[in-house]
Amino acid sequence: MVPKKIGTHNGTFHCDEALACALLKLLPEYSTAEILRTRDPALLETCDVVVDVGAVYDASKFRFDHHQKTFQETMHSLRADFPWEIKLSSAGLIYFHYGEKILADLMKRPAEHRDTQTVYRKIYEEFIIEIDAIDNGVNMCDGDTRYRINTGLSSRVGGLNPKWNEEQTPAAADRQFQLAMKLAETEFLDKVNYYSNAWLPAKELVREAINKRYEVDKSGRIIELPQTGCPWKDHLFDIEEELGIQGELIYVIHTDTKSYRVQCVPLKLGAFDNRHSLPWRGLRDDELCRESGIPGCIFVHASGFIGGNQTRDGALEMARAALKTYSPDNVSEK
Ligand SMILES: *[C@@H]1O[C@H](CO)[C@@H](O)[C@H](O)[C@H]1NC(C)=O
Ligand SMILES: CC(=O)N[C@H]1CO[C@H](CO)[C@@H](O)[C@@H]1O
Repeated sequence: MVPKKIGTHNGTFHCDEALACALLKLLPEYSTAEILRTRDPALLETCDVVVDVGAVYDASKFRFDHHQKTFQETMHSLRADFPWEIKLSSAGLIYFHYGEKILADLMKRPAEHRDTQTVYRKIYEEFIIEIDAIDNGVNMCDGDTRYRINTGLSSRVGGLNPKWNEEQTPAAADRQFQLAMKLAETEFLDKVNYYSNAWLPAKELVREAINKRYEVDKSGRIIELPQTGCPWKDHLFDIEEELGIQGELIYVIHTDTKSYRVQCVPLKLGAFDNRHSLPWRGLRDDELCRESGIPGCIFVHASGFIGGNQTRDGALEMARAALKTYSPDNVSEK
Protein backbone atom coordinates (compact mmCIF):
# COMPACT_ATOMS: atom_id res chain seq x y z
CA MET A 1 0.00 0.00 0.00
CA VAL A 2 1.23 3.49 -0.84
CA PRO A 3 1.72 5.46 2.38
CA LYS A 4 -0.41 8.57 2.71
CA LYS A 5 1.18 11.97 2.36
CA ILE A 6 0.77 14.97 4.62
CA GLY A 7 1.86 18.16 2.88
CA THR A 8 3.12 21.29 4.56
CA HIS A 9 5.40 24.17 3.57
CA ASN A 10 9.18 23.98 3.46
CA GLY A 11 11.60 26.58 4.74
CA THR A 12 11.39 27.80 8.34
CA PHE A 13 8.91 25.76 10.36
CA HIS A 14 6.67 26.84 13.21
CA CYS A 15 4.94 25.16 16.08
CA ASP A 16 1.49 25.21 14.47
CA GLU A 17 2.24 22.98 11.50
CA ALA A 18 4.57 20.74 13.55
CA LEU A 19 1.67 20.16 15.93
CA ALA A 20 -0.88 19.88 13.10
CA CYS A 21 1.21 17.14 11.45
CA ALA A 22 1.80 15.39 14.79
CA LEU A 23 -1.95 15.45 15.52
CA LEU A 24 -2.77 14.02 12.09
CA LYS A 25 -0.26 11.23 12.65
CA LEU A 26 -2.15 10.25 15.83
CA LEU A 27 -5.10 9.29 13.61
CA PRO A 28 -5.02 5.68 12.41
CA GLU A 29 -5.41 6.72 8.76
CA TYR A 30 -2.27 8.88 8.87
CA SER A 31 -0.18 7.01 11.45
CA THR A 32 2.32 5.89 8.82
CA ALA A 33 1.94 8.96 6.61
CA GLU A 34 5.00 10.67 5.16
CA ILE A 35 5.56 14.38 5.53
CA LEU A 36 6.19 16.29 2.31
CA ARG A 37 7.50 19.81 2.87
CA THR A 38 7.18 21.99 -0.22
CA ARG A 39 5.48 25.06 -1.63
CA ASP A 40 5.18 23.55 -5.07
CA PRO A 41 1.41 23.43 -5.86
CA ALA A 42 1.85 20.43 -8.18
CA LEU A 43 3.50 18.44 -5.38
CA LEU A 44 0.98 19.59 -2.78
CA GLU A 45 -1.73 18.39 -5.14
CA THR A 46 -0.43 14.83 -4.67
CA CYS A 47 -0.90 14.99 -0.87
CA ASP A 48 -3.83 13.39 0.95
CA VAL A 49 -3.99 16.28 3.37
CA VAL A 50 -2.28 19.69 3.37
CA VAL A 51 -1.71 21.96 6.37
CA ASP A 52 -0.42 25.53 6.69
CA VAL A 53 0.19 26.08 2.98
CA GLY A 54 -1.83 26.24 -0.25
CA ALA A 55 -4.12 29.18 0.61
CA VAL A 56 -7.20 26.96 0.92
CA TYR A 57 -9.30 25.97 3.90
CA ASP A 58 -11.74 23.28 2.85
CA ALA A 59 -12.10 20.37 5.25
CA SER A 60 -14.05 18.33 2.69
CA LYS A 61 -10.96 18.46 0.46
CA PHE A 62 -8.54 18.00 3.40
CA ARG A 63 -6.97 21.42 2.88
CA PHE A 64 -6.13 23.34 6.03
CA ASP A 65 -4.33 26.62 5.42
CA HIS A 66 -5.01 29.75 7.42
CA HIS A 67 -2.80 32.29 5.64
CA GLN A 68 -5.25 33.47 2.95
CA LYS A 69 -6.69 36.95 3.54
CA THR A 70 -10.23 35.61 3.62
CA PHE A 71 -9.47 33.31 6.53
CA GLN A 72 -10.84 34.61 9.84
CA GLU A 73 -12.03 31.42 11.52
CA THR A 74 -11.95 30.91 15.28
CA MET A 75 -13.31 28.06 17.39
CA HIS A 76 -16.30 30.32 18.06
CA SER A 77 -16.93 31.12 14.41
CA LEU A 78 -16.87 27.41 13.55
CA ARG A 79 -19.06 26.37 16.48
CA ALA A 80 -21.10 29.04 18.22
CA ASP A 81 -21.11 27.33 21.63
CA PHE A 82 -17.31 27.56 21.84
CA PRO A 83 -16.24 30.81 23.51
CA TRP A 84 -12.72 31.16 22.04
CA GLU A 85 -12.26 33.97 19.53
CA ILE A 86 -8.57 33.73 18.70
CA LYS A 87 -7.90 33.20 15.00
CA LEU A 88 -6.99 29.58 14.33
CA SER A 89 -3.63 28.37 13.10
CA SER A 90 -3.18 25.09 11.24
CA ALA A 91 -2.91 23.39 14.66
CA GLY A 92 -6.24 24.83 15.78
CA LEU A 93 -7.86 23.84 12.49
CA ILE A 94 -6.71 20.24 12.72
CA TYR A 95 -7.68 20.17 16.40
CA PHE A 96 -11.13 21.52 15.57
CA HIS A 97 -11.77 18.87 12.92
CA TYR A 98 -9.99 15.85 14.41
CA GLY A 99 -9.34 16.60 18.09
CA GLU A 100 -12.39 14.79 19.46
CA LYS A 101 -11.56 11.71 17.43
CA ILE A 102 -7.92 11.73 18.57
CA LEU A 103 -8.95 12.15 22.20
CA ALA A 104 -11.59 9.44 21.96
CA ASP A 105 -8.92 7.00 20.77
CA LEU A 106 -6.43 8.05 23.44
CA MET A 107 -9.01 8.11 26.25
CA LYS A 108 -10.77 4.97 25.04
CA ARG A 109 -14.14 6.65 25.33
CA PRO A 110 -16.63 7.70 22.69
CA ALA A 111 -16.09 11.17 21.26
CA GLU A 112 -19.51 12.27 22.59
CA HIS A 113 -18.72 11.08 26.14
CA ARG A 114 -18.84 13.90 28.69
CA ASP A 115 -15.22 13.24 29.75
CA THR A 116 -13.93 13.39 26.17
CA GLN A 117 -15.81 16.63 25.60
CA THR A 118 -14.52 18.16 28.84
CA VAL A 119 -10.92 17.27 28.04
CA TYR A 120 -11.38 18.44 24.43
CA ARG A 121 -12.41 21.90 25.57
CA LYS A 122 -9.81 22.02 28.31
CA ILE A 123 -6.94 21.14 25.98
CA TYR A 124 -8.02 23.80 23.53
CA GLU A 125 -8.20 26.38 26.28
CA GLU A 126 -4.98 25.42 28.05
CA PHE A 127 -2.80 24.44 25.12
CA ILE A 128 -3.92 24.78 21.50
CA ILE A 129 -5.16 28.35 21.88
CA GLU A 130 -1.64 29.39 22.89
CA ILE A 131 -0.20 27.94 19.69
CA ASP A 132 -2.95 29.63 17.62
CA ALA A 133 -2.43 32.99 19.28
CA ILE A 134 1.36 33.00 19.00
CA ASP A 135 1.25 31.89 15.37
CA ASN A 136 -1.21 34.65 14.50
CA GLY A 137 0.71 37.29 16.46
CA VAL A 138 -2.01 37.86 19.07
CA ASN A 139 -0.50 39.45 22.18
CA MET A 140 -1.26 37.94 25.55
CA CYS A 141 -2.29 41.33 26.96
CA ASP A 142 -2.41 44.97 25.99
CA GLY A 143 0.56 47.20 26.70
CA ASP A 144 4.11 46.23 27.45
CA THR A 145 4.85 42.99 29.21
CA ARG A 146 7.47 43.16 31.94
CA TYR A 147 9.32 40.11 30.73
CA ARG A 148 9.19 37.54 27.94
CA ILE A 149 8.64 33.80 28.17
CA ASN A 150 11.09 32.06 25.85
CA THR A 151 10.61 28.51 26.99
CA GLY A 152 7.12 27.83 25.63
CA LEU A 153 6.51 25.12 23.05
CA SER A 154 6.39 27.61 20.17
CA SER A 155 9.84 28.95 21.12
CA ARG A 156 11.27 25.48 21.55
CA VAL A 157 9.95 24.32 18.18
CA GLY A 158 11.26 27.50 16.57
CA GLY A 159 14.65 26.81 18.12
CA LEU A 160 14.86 23.49 16.28
CA ASN A 161 15.13 25.19 12.88
CA PRO A 162 18.63 24.83 11.43
CA LYS A 163 20.70 27.84 12.54
CA TRP A 164 22.13 30.28 10.00
CA ASN A 165 25.59 28.73 10.37
CA GLU A 166 24.43 25.13 10.26
CA GLU A 167 23.75 22.86 7.30
CA GLN A 168 21.09 24.57 5.12
CA THR A 169 19.89 21.65 2.99
CA PRO A 170 16.22 20.59 2.71
CA ALA A 171 17.25 17.22 4.16
CA ALA A 172 18.64 18.89 7.28
CA ALA A 173 15.48 20.97 7.69
CA ASP A 174 13.28 17.89 7.24
CA ARG A 175 15.27 16.02 9.88
CA GLN A 176 14.78 18.90 12.30
CA PHE A 177 11.07 19.03 11.45
CA GLN A 178 10.75 15.41 12.57
CA LEU A 179 12.19 16.44 15.95
CA ALA A 180 9.75 19.37 16.07
CA MET A 181 6.80 17.04 15.45
CA LYS A 182 8.05 14.70 18.16
CA LEU A 183 8.35 17.58 20.62
CA ALA A 184 4.84 18.82 19.82
CA GLU A 185 3.43 15.30 20.04
CA THR A 186 5.04 14.68 23.43
CA GLU A 187 3.61 17.92 24.78
CA PHE A 188 0.15 17.10 23.46
CA LEU A 189 0.20 13.55 24.86
CA ASP A 190 1.40 14.86 28.24
CA LYS A 191 -1.54 17.25 28.31
CA VAL A 192 -4.01 14.52 27.39
CA ASN A 193 -2.56 12.25 30.05
CA TYR A 194 -2.68 14.96 32.70
CA TYR A 195 -6.16 16.24 31.94
CA SER A 196 -7.78 12.84 31.53
CA ASN A 197 -5.98 10.89 34.26
CA ALA A 198 -5.20 13.44 36.97
CA TRP A 199 -7.19 16.61 36.46
CA LEU A 200 -10.56 15.08 35.60
CA PRO A 201 -10.71 12.62 38.54
CA ALA A 202 -9.93 15.50 40.94
CA LYS A 203 -13.24 17.15 40.06
CA GLU A 204 -15.31 14.67 42.09
CA LEU A 205 -13.05 15.18 45.09
CA VAL A 206 -13.51 18.94 44.91
CA ARG A 207 -17.26 18.58 44.40
CA GLU A 208 -17.53 16.40 47.49
CA ALA A 209 -15.49 18.89 49.53
CA ILE A 210 -17.73 21.74 48.40
CA ASN A 211 -20.85 19.77 49.24
CA LYS A 212 -19.49 19.23 52.77
CA ARG A 213 -18.40 22.83 53.31
CA TYR A 214 -20.89 23.51 56.11
CA GLU A 215 -19.47 20.57 58.06
CA VAL A 216 -16.08 22.29 58.04
CA ASP A 217 -17.25 25.73 59.08
CA LYS A 218 -20.66 27.29 59.50
CA SER A 219 -19.67 30.19 57.22
CA GLY A 220 -19.66 27.77 54.27
CA ARG A 221 -16.58 29.60 53.00
CA ILE A 222 -13.92 27.02 53.88
CA ILE A 223 -13.52 23.66 52.20
CA GLU A 224 -11.29 20.79 53.24
CA LEU A 225 -9.55 18.59 50.71
CA PRO A 226 -8.54 15.12 51.85
CA GLN A 227 -5.30 15.26 49.89
CA THR A 228 -2.62 17.69 48.95
CA GLY A 229 -1.47 18.27 45.39
CA CYS A 230 -4.85 17.63 43.85
CA PRO A 231 -5.65 20.29 41.23
CA TRP A 232 -8.61 22.10 42.74
CA LYS A 233 -8.65 25.65 41.45
CA ASP A 234 -10.39 25.46 38.10
CA HIS A 235 -12.75 22.78 39.36
CA LEU A 236 -13.69 25.03 42.26
CA PHE A 237 -14.60 27.86 39.90
CA ASP A 238 -16.60 25.53 37.64
CA ILE A 239 -18.49 23.88 40.51
CA GLU A 240 -19.23 27.22 42.16
CA GLU A 241 -20.83 28.23 38.90
CA GLU A 242 -22.77 24.96 38.57
CA LEU A 243 -24.10 25.43 42.10
CA GLY A 244 -24.76 29.16 41.70
CA ILE A 245 -22.45 30.06 44.59
CA GLN A 246 -19.84 32.09 42.68
CA GLY A 247 -17.38 33.87 44.91
CA GLU A 248 -18.48 32.21 48.15
CA LEU A 249 -15.48 30.03 48.84
CA ILE A 250 -12.51 31.81 50.37
CA TYR A 251 -10.15 29.22 51.85
CA VAL A 252 -9.09 25.65 51.23
CA ILE A 253 -7.44 23.60 53.92
CA HIS A 254 -5.51 20.45 53.15
CA THR A 255 -2.77 18.26 54.54
CA ASP A 256 0.81 18.56 53.48
CA THR A 257 3.29 15.78 54.31
CA LYS A 258 3.64 16.58 58.01
CA SER A 259 1.59 19.70 58.56
CA TYR A 260 -1.60 21.37 57.37
CA ARG A 261 -2.08 24.18 54.94
CA VAL A 262 -4.60 26.93 54.55
CA GLN A 263 -4.68 28.29 51.01
CA CYS A 264 -6.58 31.22 49.52
CA VAL A 265 -8.97 30.91 46.62
CA PRO A 266 -7.62 33.27 43.94
CA LEU A 267 -9.70 36.11 42.56
CA LYS A 268 -9.85 34.28 39.25
CA LEU A 269 -8.10 31.40 37.60
CA GLY A 270 -4.39 32.09 37.17
CA ALA A 271 -4.54 35.33 39.17
CA PHE A 272 -2.00 36.06 41.88
CA ASP A 273 -4.61 38.10 43.78
CA ASN A 274 -6.92 36.34 46.19
CA ARG A 275 -10.50 36.76 47.25
CA HIS A 276 -9.09 37.43 50.70
CA SER A 277 -5.40 36.99 51.41
CA LEU A 278 -4.29 35.80 54.82
CA PRO A 279 -3.26 38.46 57.28
CA TRP A 280 0.06 37.98 59.12
CA ARG A 281 2.01 37.96 55.86
CA GLY A 282 5.61 36.80 56.02
CA LEU A 283 5.43 35.91 59.72
CA ARG A 284 6.67 32.61 61.14
CA ASP A 285 6.46 30.45 64.24
CA ASP A 286 6.37 32.31 67.57
CA GLU A 287 5.84 35.76 66.08
CA LEU A 288 3.01 34.43 63.93
CA CYS A 289 1.40 32.67 66.91
CA ARG A 290 1.61 35.90 68.92
CA GLU A 291 0.10 38.03 66.18
CA SER A 292 -2.66 35.59 65.25
CA GLY A 293 -3.30 34.30 68.75
CA ILE A 294 -3.27 30.77 67.34
CA PRO A 295 -0.77 28.27 68.73
CA GLY A 296 1.34 26.02 66.52
CA CYS A 297 1.43 28.26 63.48
CA ILE A 298 4.31 27.59 61.14
CA PHE A 299 4.25 30.29 58.46
CA VAL A 300 2.28 32.61 56.26
CA HIS A 301 3.80 33.27 52.83
CA ALA A 302 5.00 36.81 52.17
CA SER A 303 2.20 37.29 49.62
CA GLY A 304 -0.41 35.87 52.00
CA PHE A 305 -1.71 33.18 49.68
CA ILE A 306 -0.81 30.20 51.85
CA GLY A 307 -0.08 29.42 55.48
CA GLY A 308 0.67 26.38 57.61
CA ASN A 309 -0.13 24.97 61.01
CA GLN A 310 0.95 21.72 62.59
CA THR A 311 -2.61 20.50 63.07
CA ARG A 312 -5.72 20.42 60.95
CA ASP A 313 -7.63 22.38 63.57
CA GLY A 314 -4.84 24.95 63.63
CA ALA A 315 -5.08 25.47 59.90
CA LEU A 316 -8.86 25.75 60.20
CA GLU A 317 -8.44 28.24 63.05
CA MET A 318 -6.18 30.37 60.85
CA ALA A 319 -8.81 30.36 58.10
CA ARG A 320 -11.56 31.29 60.55
CA ALA A 321 -9.53 34.11 62.08
CA ALA A 322 -8.70 35.47 58.62
CA LEU A 323 -12.39 35.37 57.66
CA LYS A 324 -13.16 37.83 60.45
CA THR A 325 -11.76 40.63 58.31
CA TYR A 326 -13.44 39.43 55.12
CA SER A 327 -16.27 41.36 53.58
CA PRO A 328 -18.08 40.02 50.51
CA ASP A 329 -18.55 43.60 49.25
CA ASN A 330 -14.86 44.08 48.90
CA VAL A 331 -13.53 40.93 47.26
CA SER A 332 -10.69 42.68 45.49
CA GLU A 333 -9.30 43.68 48.84
CA LYS A 334 -6.12 41.71 49.29
C1 LIG B 1 10.96 25.18 -0.97
O1 LIG B 1 10.53 24.36 -2.03
C2 LIG B 1 10.54 24.98 -3.29
C3 LIG B 1 9.93 24.05 -4.30
O2 LIG B 1 9.44 22.89 -3.71
C4 LIG B 1 11.96 25.38 -3.65
O3 LIG B 1 11.98 26.01 -4.89
C5 LIG B 1 12.49 26.30 -2.56
O4 LIG B 1 13.85 26.60 -2.81
C6 LIG B 1 12.36 25.66 -1.19
N1 LIG B 1 12.70 26.65 -0.20
C7 LIG B 1 13.47 26.38 0.85
C8 LIG B 1 13.73 27.50 1.77
O5 LIG B 1 13.92 25.26 1.06
C1 LIG C 1 -5.49 26.27 66.82
C2 LIG C 1 -4.69 25.02 66.75
O1 LIG C 1 -5.20 23.92 66.84
N1 LIG C 1 -3.41 25.17 66.54
C3 LIG C 1 -2.51 24.09 66.51
C4 LIG C 1 -1.44 24.28 65.48
O2 LIG C 1 -0.51 23.23 65.59
C5 LIG C 1 0.04 23.06 66.90
C6 LIG C 1 1.04 21.96 66.82
O3 LIG C 1 0.45 20.73 66.58
C7 LIG C 1 -1.01 22.79 67.95
O4 LIG C 1 -0.40 22.72 69.25
C8 LIG C 1 -1.99 23.90 67.91
O5 LIG C 1 -3.01 23.62 68.84
